[in-house]
Amino acid sequence: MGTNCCRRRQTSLFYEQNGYWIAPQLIDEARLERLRAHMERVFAGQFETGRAPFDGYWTPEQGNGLRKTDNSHWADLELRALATDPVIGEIAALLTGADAIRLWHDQLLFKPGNPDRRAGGNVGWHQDYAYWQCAAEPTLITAWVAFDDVNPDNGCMQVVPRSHRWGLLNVNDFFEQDMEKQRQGMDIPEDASFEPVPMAMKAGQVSFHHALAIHGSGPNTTSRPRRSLAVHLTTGDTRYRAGTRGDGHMNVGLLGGRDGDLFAGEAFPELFRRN
Ligand SMILES: O=C(O)CCC(=O)C(=O)O
Repeated sequence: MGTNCCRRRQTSLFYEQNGYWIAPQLIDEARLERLRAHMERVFAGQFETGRAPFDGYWTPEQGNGLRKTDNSHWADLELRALATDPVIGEIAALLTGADAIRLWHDQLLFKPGNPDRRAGGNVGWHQDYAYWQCAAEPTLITAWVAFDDVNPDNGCMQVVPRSHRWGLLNVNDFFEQDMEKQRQGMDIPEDASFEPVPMAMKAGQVSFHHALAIHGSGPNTTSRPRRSLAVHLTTGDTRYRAGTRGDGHMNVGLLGGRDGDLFAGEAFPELFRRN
């Protein structure tokens, strides 16, 4: 019990200081197999709930680039169970210190193998909060679930430790392919250093990152796909702030809310609540 408590404290301290944390394997191989199969079904347009996900950021012309489908939990029950997994919610609560955790949205991510590097497939340096300023504070956290082993060869995510303390920066573009140009133009604080670390993981492991942590990913130079679900979460006290660029986010409409309303209700299912 004492050891467990000490481990929990070390985990939340690491997250507080670095803005990310990598969990051990949470998803076993049998569940991973189901998740990969359900991912394929969603991409093939088979929606077991009868409701389509949001596919507004992807067209087949993007070819070898990253395929990103938002809100797969609208379409598929296996993916929904993962996006609302209480274990992921409990870890997110531990890391953020929140009493409750809700789903904001999910992103099903497929980075095809691209050994000849003909097409991009990079995810440009960004902070998630740049897109989520419809939340009054950056009280959001992402759980990124690896469906395959990930490492620098297949374009695993890279995160910049401690960058969650730098505030919102000037360079934030998920779709930018020239990450070096982005880095050169980044207004990082004078006393800080930009030293990304690869979030290499085994399939079934889950990484967590703060909404202000700078992250991105390089190309998948292998011949196999890199598959994952990014589960974007809010703390239970996260409120809507009207009038920002975040109003363009597809989930803001679901709240149907007024400035100051809690991001809560059916569209934002609760993963975890502390008793
Ligand atoms: O999968 C990637 O490479 C990037 C995902 C991402 O930006 C996120 O989960 O916040």
